[in-house]
Amino acid sequence: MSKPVSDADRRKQISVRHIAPVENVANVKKSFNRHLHYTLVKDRNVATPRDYYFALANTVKDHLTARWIRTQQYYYETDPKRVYYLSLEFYMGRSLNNTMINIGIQGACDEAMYQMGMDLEELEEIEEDAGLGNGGLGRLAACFLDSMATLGMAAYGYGLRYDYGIFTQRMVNGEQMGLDLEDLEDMEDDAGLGNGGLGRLAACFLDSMATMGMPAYGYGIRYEHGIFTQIIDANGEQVEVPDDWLRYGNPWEKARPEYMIPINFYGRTIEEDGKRKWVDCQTVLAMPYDSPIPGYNNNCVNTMRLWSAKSPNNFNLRFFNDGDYIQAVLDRNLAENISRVLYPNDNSFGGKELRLKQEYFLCAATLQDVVRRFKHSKFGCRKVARTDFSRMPEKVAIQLNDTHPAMAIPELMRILLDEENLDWDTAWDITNKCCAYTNHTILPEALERWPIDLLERLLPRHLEIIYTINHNFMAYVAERYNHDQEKMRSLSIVEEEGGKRINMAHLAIVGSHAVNGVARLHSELIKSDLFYNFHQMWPEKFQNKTNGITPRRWLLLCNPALSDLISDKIGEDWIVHLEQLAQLKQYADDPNFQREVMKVKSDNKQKLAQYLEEQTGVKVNPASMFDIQVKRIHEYKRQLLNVLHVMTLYNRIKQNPNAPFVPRTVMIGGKAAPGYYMAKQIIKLFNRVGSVINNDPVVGDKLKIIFLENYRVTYAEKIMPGSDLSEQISTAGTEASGTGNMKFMLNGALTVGTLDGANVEMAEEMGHENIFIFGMTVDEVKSLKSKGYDAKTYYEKNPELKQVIDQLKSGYYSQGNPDEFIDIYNNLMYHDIYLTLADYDSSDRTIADYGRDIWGVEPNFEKLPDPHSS
Ligand code: T68
Repeated sequence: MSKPVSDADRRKQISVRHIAPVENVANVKKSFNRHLHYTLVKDRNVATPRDYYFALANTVKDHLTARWIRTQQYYYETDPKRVYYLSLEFYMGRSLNNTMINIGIQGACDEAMYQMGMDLEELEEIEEDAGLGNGGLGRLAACFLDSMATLGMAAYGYGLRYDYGIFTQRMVNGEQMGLDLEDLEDMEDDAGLGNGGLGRLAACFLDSMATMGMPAYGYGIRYEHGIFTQIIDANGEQVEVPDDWLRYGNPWEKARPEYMIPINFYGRTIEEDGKRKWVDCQTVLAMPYDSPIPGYNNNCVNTMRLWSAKSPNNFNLRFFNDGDYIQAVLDRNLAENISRVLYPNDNSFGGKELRLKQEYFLCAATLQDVVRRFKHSKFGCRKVARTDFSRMPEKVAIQLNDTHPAMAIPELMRILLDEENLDWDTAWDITNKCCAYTNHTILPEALERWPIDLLERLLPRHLEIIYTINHNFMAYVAERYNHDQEKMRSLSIVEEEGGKRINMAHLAIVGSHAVNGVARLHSELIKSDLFYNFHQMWPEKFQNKTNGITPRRWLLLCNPALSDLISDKIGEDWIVHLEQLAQLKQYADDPNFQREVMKVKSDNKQKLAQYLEEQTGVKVNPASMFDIQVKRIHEYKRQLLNVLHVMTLYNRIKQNPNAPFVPRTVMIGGKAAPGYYMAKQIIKLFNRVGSVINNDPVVGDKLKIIFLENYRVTYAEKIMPGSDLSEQISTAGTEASGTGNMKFMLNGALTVGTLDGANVEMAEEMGHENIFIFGMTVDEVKSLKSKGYDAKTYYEKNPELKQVIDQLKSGYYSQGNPDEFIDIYNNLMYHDIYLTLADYDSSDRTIADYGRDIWGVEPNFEKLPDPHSS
């Protein structure tokens, strides 16, 4: 552990509010020592920093436990309506700091660790992120858990306990693998690739490695058998590493094997005594793991229950001979694979059988739990089970986080029909009143449409139920619309075109009493486009719930200096009543306050710059503008537009090196889905552009390009406080809401963005004069598309755009190899459904606006003399 900071420095960091009572500090120290010895079985001679982290985590958890039990007892006694948030993803990040803050023991822990010669921040860094999510959708679920606990709702998060969360993203290159240029050139000869392209490529890797000084990882063995793959991989490209987050154990969870629940798959349906029965199934057990979700400063602690697949003891067992026995035990893995790994695709539907198993596994386990809790929780009475299911909608709200858990609808029907013996209409009424569906995307490739034959094999009883739901629904539509065949086709849950499929969004809409989008614009698009016919039929079902983020994690936790400054001015109410921030308006013109805010930002940038240098080796000028785009890599998010802009800035510097230029550090971070070729090309291009620009002496300090490797919740907490400019530049109509946009804004960054998702409402809230809006509106996008978008016209019209596109094509950023980015080029010029070039001009206009309104710099379009002319 590094040396603790000096006393004087610490006093500067600690504000009066956080000073802990002495007895609390003494308690923390006592509890910490007890856990170190009795839980971890270590003493100070052999304990590692990780042991100290675990001792502290256990200490903090002890403070939670009584509140957790009491909260659950309180719910049992008062029998409030329960909210069940069903999600295939909970992107939680770390828990230690958040827990300390929410239960108000951060000061005591900080002081206790200090007195024992440790640094709390360093211990916090040891915790693995709980990365059980891809991006916005999963993080939204995590923010919502925090908010529901803070608002004192009797809420439960239900999800899957993946053994492996979202993969760790690494950028690999030759030097890191311990190879040198000669080795690579030898390989080139062996392969007979004598044109030198490969060798030049290798030289480029070495060059960029040296420049970027990336930390070394032991990848040599993995690539032992595929040396050419290795060379191609060694190209500033993403490599995925499994996220073994549970390796050292998870101190926050409590396994509850005694509440294991059987889940059935496969089999067939029969008729028995006039009832449908599902028989001959294969059973997998769902083991619950509970984690506490503390509210902020309200003693409320809710539960997130994640299911893990466990093989039953009789799984596959045939007792005839030893060979079968051994094989049967080995095959237990197969059943347990259900919760092995998070599917790493965001905004795309893969259609894999294992994914459908995961979705159903979550729904089935959760609904058994929900129904059990409904039956046994009855006010004033602990024994008699509640039997009147018609009251279930008064006690149970089930929120479906996109369609991923939409099998909850047929599963609840199956329980009510087949197990609780309700009639169809009663069961349907209950299901409909309990369930609600949130849509997170209108991208067609992300909408779940499961093939019938797969459902028929895996969940035959559910397919029957879905057919009946659709049959009844079609009868309703037929009657209402006079048997209009086109209406019926467009509304049907069962799709016929291109192989029979179940449209899960249609199922979710029909089975829910409420459907919502996640920002006003998005909710409007759902009504006018994606679910137009449903909205015509049931306008009252459709709502908007604009996304939000928890201010605890995204300001109080990640930006303590700004939080203190705000609290000094307006008190601490903003932490649970964020609208209180409006009170800061009275200080907007106060020069002292302005100076203090700028000082916090500049300190945060300094800290981020130091972290970046440690991580990437690139020296960042903390006085430069930190221009940041962090989010999953996706064509619709248009990281490419950002890259084209960077290339343009570079050309401008080259053309006029002495012109005044506001120094900028452009950062892009985000993971590409492992199978998403174009997203991976975009990462590679950005890195290549970076290695050219960062190494050009003409550029110097004016422009630096950094790829932020392995962007995740924890990284976001470091980035947001140090950001100046937030890039939110998706094609209008494609980003449902965005939530990163809000995190940047809350930390005082300015936004450059399109009128898409929640940007629209943010612009209204802050006033258009405080945000840099550019680009086409949704209506302009639509009309351009219907007219026919031709990238070439933009290319030819704008000389700066033409220049960067030509450079992309000519190999300017790929050591003269024109093939390298040809797919990006072709995409931009001939197949770009996200209309990148159409908004390029506008982003230029934004920069001109910056120059004029903020920096006092005019654009210079004059052509400078040719370097070879005298
Ligand atoms: C995001 N969706 C939206 N999907 O893109 C974003 N998809 O605009 C919005 O702010 C956010 O949801 C929260 O509402 C996603 O993140 C996924 O991650 C995803 C995962 C699996 C399958 C499909």
